[in-house]
Amino acid sequence: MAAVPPALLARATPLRIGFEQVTATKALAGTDTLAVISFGAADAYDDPRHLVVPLHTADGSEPAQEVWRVDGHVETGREGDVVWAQGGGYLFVSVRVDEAGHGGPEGAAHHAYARLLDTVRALDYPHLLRAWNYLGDINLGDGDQERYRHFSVGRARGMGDWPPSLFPAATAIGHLGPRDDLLVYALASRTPGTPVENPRQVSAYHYPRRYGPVPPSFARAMRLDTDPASLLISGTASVIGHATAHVGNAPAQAAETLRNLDCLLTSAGLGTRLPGRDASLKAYVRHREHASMLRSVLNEAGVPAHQVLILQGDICRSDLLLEIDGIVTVDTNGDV
Ligand code: 3EB
Repeated sequence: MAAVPPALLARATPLRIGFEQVTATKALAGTDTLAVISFGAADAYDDPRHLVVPLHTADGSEPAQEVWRVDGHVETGREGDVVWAQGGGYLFVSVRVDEAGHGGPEGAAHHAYARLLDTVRALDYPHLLRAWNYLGDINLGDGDQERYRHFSVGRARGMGDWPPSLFPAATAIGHLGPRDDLLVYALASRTPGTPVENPRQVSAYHYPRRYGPVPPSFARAMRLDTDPASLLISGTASVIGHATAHVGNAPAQAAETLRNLDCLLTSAGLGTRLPGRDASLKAYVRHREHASMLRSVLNEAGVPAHQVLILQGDICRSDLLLEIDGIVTVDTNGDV
């Protein structure tokens, strides 16, 4: 049988994620709005598309809303502790788990991921593109007793036999809300994305034993071959190989993180430099006093301030002082 010419294969419609200086109410008014992520102490609306992440801006400023829009009409639903919105070929799904009801972060993460995967399968969005994980006191506990490592073991159990080569891009950050609140949300789709690894780094799912009983279940980035194309970038930090580089030196960690972001774009085939791109980035700083340094490093590199939301949060590896994630959109004139 003749192969189908690539041009005839259905291409997914684009997902547009960006920061908007509007109220959550206004952002939710759009029938093409798949999700609105608010940060800080915002009120949560009783709408499956709205999520409040309990992280504050590092400089105390009022955060913009992160708004996800799709081509198409969005419908919502809920079942138990899972809520979702679907439209344009994409699914936004979130689950909030009280750790106390699941014996701690491991049981809670297992439950959260099992529910998420049940939902993406039941609603027929089998391609898990991106996951965000926020838990309290992420670095509490020594060695393998660290809460992040417990979370990571539970996530791996919840992912079951999902092949590592198809793991979603991800973020795992410590929030400053009640410790027992585990918040996991994800993006899934009807069309597959392409996982992207960073040649400067060991794939997280191949991390050696010293970082925990199981390696973390995530890809460094996920490319969406839409027009324009997008790269969903995992939490990216000052990691070379599998080791933390520049322990104790926040400016050097910032510069190394930018090199890793450039390298991911290259590896994805979407250009060689982050500056000059259409991007929406979240930068997490462990210590708020590093926020202005990070802002200057980004500014000097040519990343405009309106593209970055700087939040205070704990990074999952205790010697990492900062991390950056987000989405970069590249106009490829249809040829990627
Ligand atoms: C690193 O590069 C930093 O466990 O989901 C970054 C992004 C990190 C996601 C996760 C962990 C996770 O190893 C840690």
